[in-house]
Amino acid sequence: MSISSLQYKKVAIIGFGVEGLSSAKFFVKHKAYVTVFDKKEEKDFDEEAIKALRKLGVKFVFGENCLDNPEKFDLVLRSPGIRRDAKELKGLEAKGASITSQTKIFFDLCPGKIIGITGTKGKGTTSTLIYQMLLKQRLEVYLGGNIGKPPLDFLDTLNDQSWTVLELSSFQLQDMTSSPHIAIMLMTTSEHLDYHKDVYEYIDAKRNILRFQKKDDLAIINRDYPVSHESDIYTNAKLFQVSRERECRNGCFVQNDSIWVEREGEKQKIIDTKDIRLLGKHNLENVCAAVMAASIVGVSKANIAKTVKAFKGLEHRLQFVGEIDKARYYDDSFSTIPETTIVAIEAFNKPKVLILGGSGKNSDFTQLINFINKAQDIRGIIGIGLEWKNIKSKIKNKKLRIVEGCKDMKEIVRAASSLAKPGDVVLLSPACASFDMFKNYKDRGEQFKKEVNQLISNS
Ligand code: UMA
Repeated sequence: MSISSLQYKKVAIIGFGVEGLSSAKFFVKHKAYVTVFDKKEEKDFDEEAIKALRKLGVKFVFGENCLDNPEKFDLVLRSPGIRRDAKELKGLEAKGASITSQTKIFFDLCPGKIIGITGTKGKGTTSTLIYQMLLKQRLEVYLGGNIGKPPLDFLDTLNDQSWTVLELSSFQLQDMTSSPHIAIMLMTTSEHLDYHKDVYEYIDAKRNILRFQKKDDLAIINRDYPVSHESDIYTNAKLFQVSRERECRNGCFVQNDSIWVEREGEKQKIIDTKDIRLLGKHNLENVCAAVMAASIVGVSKANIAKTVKAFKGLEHRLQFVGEIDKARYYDDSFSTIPETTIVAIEAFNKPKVLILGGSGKNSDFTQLINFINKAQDIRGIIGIGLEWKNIKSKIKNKKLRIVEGCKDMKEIVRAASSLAKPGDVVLLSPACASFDMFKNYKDRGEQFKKEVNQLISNS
């Protein structure tokens, strides 16, 4: 496929979210005939965006039945939130359309090299770190994908020297037929079981990041998790490993409180862990993956170390918010699975008040509940959301003080502050999605920060 071949193609874009908007702009710019379909109603969208696209000739079909009887298209772009086997796509396919996605189109047309990052958690942090390391080395680099920036937004500015760092979700990877030049598979456990049929389907989608790599490609996998570690057989690329637990030949690892890279038998210290500002041991794995990737690309040790030292982390990921009556408040709203909540609890050796619960993702809470039942330093839990009832029924730790029934974030933060004592940590790390009480994890985190700051200004 070439950019010029898009001209006069009849293109359907399914889903008018962040990716759909970007795809519509890209295809209309390249003179394709574009129709956008979305199951929501027109009034749910930004009027100006629709008006501007209509002026350029884009057609829109809205509503629950928008795809009941579509015409024939050459290309159909699926948004990530729509499964590849959705019945609407089958109907379009039966009429002769080729089903693709923004991610697939980007891989087909990108003239430069792609560094792709996937994993259950850590993708955004690792992608951003790699991007900043390559920037520091003054390479021409772009950051996009699941992090919130669709890569067709910048495809036209790329050349064969450009690097693109792409955060890739299982939703985006599920139908890929090509893989990045450098593929990174971070900690992979299970997630999104409300979207994927089962954990095998989720893992299978993730492994597409490795599956189509060639011999001159490079793969970096996390050695510490069975699913990631055992994914090495899915790639033909040269393999590098990262680990928090053990030394790796051809890899990056934590040893004696420092981060080391070993390549072709040569071992080099990169940075002491005390100089890393990111909290939580999982972030050491993310740092190792980023260091490994940047070092393969040729970023100097000095630029890698400077970038890691300066990096404070992304929003809503174990982010310090403020202090009230000598208790420190942290926003870890991005923690939507039990594993990341365990890591967040472990990141502090202080008594904690935990804000836990939300909407369900079919997660298995056994490990987190065992952890909470044995914990000596959790002072109390503010239980929230639909999933709380299920979690609470298995909590046996009688030392814990439990508060439940809070209606909104104001009540949640007030309840947490009444349990917290000087020196404690108040941790919003819900282990669940947020959709029953908030728009999304960002909204939950923003509301938390707002309420904490409100209490600070009142105190
Ligand atoms: N829609 C339909 N029919 C359907 C389903 C959805 O018409 O059957 C419409 C919805 O009405 C809506 C639009 O599709 O208007 C939404 O599309 P989408 O859900 O694919 O979301 P986008 O806004 O395009 O954002 C997507 C990613 N969303 C998802 O994967 C769900 C964003 O990741 C990503 O940042 C963005 O593309 C840019 O690449 C979000 C996410 O939650 C942040 N990702 C998951 C995660 O990180 O865990 C995977």
